[in-house]
Amino acid sequence: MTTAEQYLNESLAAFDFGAPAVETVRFGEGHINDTFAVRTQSGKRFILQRISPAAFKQPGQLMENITGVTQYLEQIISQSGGDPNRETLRVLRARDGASCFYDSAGCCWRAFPFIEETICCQSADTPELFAASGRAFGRFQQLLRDYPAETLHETIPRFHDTENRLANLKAAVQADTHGRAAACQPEIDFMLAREADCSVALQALRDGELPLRVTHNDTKLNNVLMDEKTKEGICVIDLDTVMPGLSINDFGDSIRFGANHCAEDETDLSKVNLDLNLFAVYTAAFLEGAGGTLADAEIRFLPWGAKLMTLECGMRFLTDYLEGDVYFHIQREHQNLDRCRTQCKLVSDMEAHWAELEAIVNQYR
Ligand code: ADP
Ligand code: GN1
Ligand code: MG
Repeated sequence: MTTAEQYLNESLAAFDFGAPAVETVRFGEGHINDTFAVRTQSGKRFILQRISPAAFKQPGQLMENITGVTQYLEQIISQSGGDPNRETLRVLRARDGASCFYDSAGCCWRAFPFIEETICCQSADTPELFAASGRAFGRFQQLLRDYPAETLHETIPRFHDTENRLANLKAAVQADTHGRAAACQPEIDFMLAREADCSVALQALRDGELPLRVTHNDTKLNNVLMDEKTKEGICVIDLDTVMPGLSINDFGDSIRFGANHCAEDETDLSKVNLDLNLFAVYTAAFLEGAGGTLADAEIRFLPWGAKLMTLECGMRFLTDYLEGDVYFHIQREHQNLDRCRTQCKLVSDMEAHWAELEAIVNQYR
């Protein structure tokens, strides 16, 4: 596997930043892409990213999606009196006019103007910040409610197909290529015991109870930028997985990541607890942002979105651990197993408080 740094100069040369680049540093805490912040001589900053070849097999299709969605957002944000320079990502064209650049190893790079005077949070330090992210993700869904879903490519096939995620886990356990399965039997058993759960949302979709919408599919708190001063969520970023999906998954992935007080890889599981107040705060904010977009059944299934996104993410971390950490970036050994364990703990907590979660969402029906 090549490192992104080896191809940084090539890709820097491929984009016109308006002035020479004077500083390029690794940036952010995403688990997937290689992200750099570029500062130019005139003081302007840009985000330059190598799209993860492990995650995205068709980066050209992904960039078609992002170009289409960001141009659409630009238009409706302008029409409603907003500021498209701050409220949506904008793709910076390469010197040859393309939306991205392929380096000599065949990897795809793209650039965006850096959205300044914003903060990006790794944990919900206050309920107000978490609510702000909820309004932003809810609004994102509302803004895209009429976007032609049929024009979107599936950038990661079966991304939130939880049944398939479990099948992938079973295959990884069977293959056990790194001899790690024996050491994570409790986590494997935890997932296997919830096989029936994996079908709940998919079955509701097949039955026509839940609609397919244009969704973000990766609604972590650090995928929304907040205004530095007002602390309001202003721009939803990381649009790589915008695809047809379920609204409850956008809700659920935010809960998974943000409705607790510890890092995703916390090793002291006694600290990992679902915060019911944060769940309630996010529910109110997400529905406010969505502004009536969601149908009654979608609201009813919100607790399932939270549980399934957490269970599924735990399965994905565990699968990657068993396969030798090839998908999610890691900074230390066993980090993916630690991440899996926090997800199991959160799922257990959700199960223990299920009636309360239902009562919270039922207030909005
Ligand atoms: P990944 O898929 O690896 O999570 P992201 O697209 O989320 O990649 O980018 C990683 C981080 O880079 C974000 O969490 C955020 O901190 C920062 N970032 C991305 N785009 C911008 C932007 N246009 N302006 C400012 N910061 C950004
Ligand atoms: C990845 O790209 P990032 O870091 O925002 C992953 C999500 C996981 C998340 C777990 C494309 O999100 O699906 O939920 O890590 N993104 C992709 O932290 O796989
Ligand atoms: Mg991200």
